[in-house]
Amino acid sequence: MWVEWRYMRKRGIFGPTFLLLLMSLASLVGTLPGISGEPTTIIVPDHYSTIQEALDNANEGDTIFVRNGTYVETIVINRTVSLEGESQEGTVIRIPESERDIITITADNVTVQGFTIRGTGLNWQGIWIRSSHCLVDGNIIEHVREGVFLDGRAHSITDNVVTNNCIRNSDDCGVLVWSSTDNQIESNNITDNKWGVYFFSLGPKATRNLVENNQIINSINAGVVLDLHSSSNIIKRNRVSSNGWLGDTYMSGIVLNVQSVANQILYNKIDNNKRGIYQYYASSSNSIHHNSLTSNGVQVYHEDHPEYPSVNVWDTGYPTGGNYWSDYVGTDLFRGLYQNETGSDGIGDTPYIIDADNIDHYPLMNPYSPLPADVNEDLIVDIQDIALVALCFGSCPTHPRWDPVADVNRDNQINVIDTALVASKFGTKWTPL
Ligand SMILES: [Ca+2]
Ligand SMILES: [Ca+2]
Ligand SMILES: [Ca+2]
Repeated sequence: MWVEWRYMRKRGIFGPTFLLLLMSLASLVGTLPGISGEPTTIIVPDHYSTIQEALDNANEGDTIFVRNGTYVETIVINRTVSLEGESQEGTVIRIPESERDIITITADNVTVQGFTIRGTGLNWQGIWIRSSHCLVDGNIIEHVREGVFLDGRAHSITDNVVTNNCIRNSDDCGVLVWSSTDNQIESNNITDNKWGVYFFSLGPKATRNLVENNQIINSINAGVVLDLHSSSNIIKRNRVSSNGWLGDTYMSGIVLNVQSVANQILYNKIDNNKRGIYQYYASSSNSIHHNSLTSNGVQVYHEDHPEYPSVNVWDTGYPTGGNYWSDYVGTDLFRGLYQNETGSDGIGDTPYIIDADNIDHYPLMNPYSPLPADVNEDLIVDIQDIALVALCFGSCPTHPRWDPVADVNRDNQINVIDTALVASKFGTKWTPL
C-alpha cells in the first residue's frame, strides 16, 4: 500500500487508482456491523457479547441474529430492528431476579422472533410493547407477570401481531391488551396463566382487536376477558378450554364485563370451563354465535345488576342459527322459521333460553363446522370470497400476499383451482344440515 501511495502522490492525489482504493476501503467498512447505512445482520455473540450491546450499535432496519445460548439480561429496543433467535428452545433470554421487564419495545416495526423468554416468577413483563406495528412470533414466554403487554396507556398503540408463541405460567396475563386497537393475537398456545388474554380500557378503549385460532387452556381465573368498555373486538375460532377451576374471580372461559359491547364471539370451542361465558353490567349488543359450548360447569353465568342488564344476540336467525349447547334437551322434528313444518333441519325446535334477555332462538343440534369455500367465514359463499382469493392469487406460503384461508383446497398454492372451487359453491349459504 505504501508503494501505491507514493506512486499516487507522484501522479496526483485524485488519480483513478486512489479512487478505486477509497471505494474498496468503503466497501470493507460497510461490512462491519452497525457502521454502514445499509441494513446489516449483527450476530450475537460474534460481533457483540450481549444482545443489548448489539442493539445499542444497530441501525434502523438491521437484523440482530442471536446464536443459541443463554443470555441473562434485560433488553430495551428503541429502534426498528428485527431480533431473531437461532432456535426457539435453544436461544434463551433470562432476566436477573432484581430486574423488572425482560424486553421493552418503544420503537415501531420491531420483530422479536424465535426465543425462549424466561422470567424468575418475580418479574413483570416478558415483552412490553409501547409502540405499533410490531411482530412477536414463535417465542416461548414463561414465568413472568404478563407474557406480552400491549400497553396503550401513555399513547395509543396499534397493529401489533402476536403469533405462534407459547405463553405459559404467567402470574397475571398471558397477553394483556390495554387501551390498544387493531392488534392480532393469532395461533398462540396460551396455557396455565392466571388470565389468558385480557382486554382492559382506561381512557382509550381496547377495540377492533382480533383473537383468532388460539388454544387458551387452563387459565386459573379466565381464558379471555373483555373488561371495562372493551368493544368491537373479535374472538374467533379459538379453543377455550378448562379455564376458571382454580380461580377466585370470574372463573370462566370468556368474560364480558362492565359495558363491554359490540364484540363478536364466534366459531369458538368453549369446553370444560367452570363457566362457559360470563356476562355482567350492561355488556350488551355482543354477537355470540356458532360457538360450541360443551360440558361447562355453567354454560352462561349471568350475574346481573338489575338496573344494567346485559342483553346479547345469540343467533344469526333462520336458517344459519345460533350456538351448539351440549345441555340442550330439545328435539329436532320440525323445520322452518317457526319450527312448525314437518321435517328436521339441524336446529332445535325450541329456543335455548339463558334468561329473558338472552335467548338463542335457533340452537344447533350439532357443533358448527365451516362451509367449504366460505373464505371469509360469514356463512355465505359470494363475491367477497372470490375477491379474497383474487387478492392472494398466485401466492404460496412464503409470499407476502399469502393468506391460508384463501387456499381452499389446502395445497399451499392459491391459483385457478381455488377460484373454481369458490365459483362452484357460489351462492351457497351455511345451514346446519
Ligand atoms: Ca328443527
Ligand atoms: Ca363468505
Ligand atoms: Ca389451493
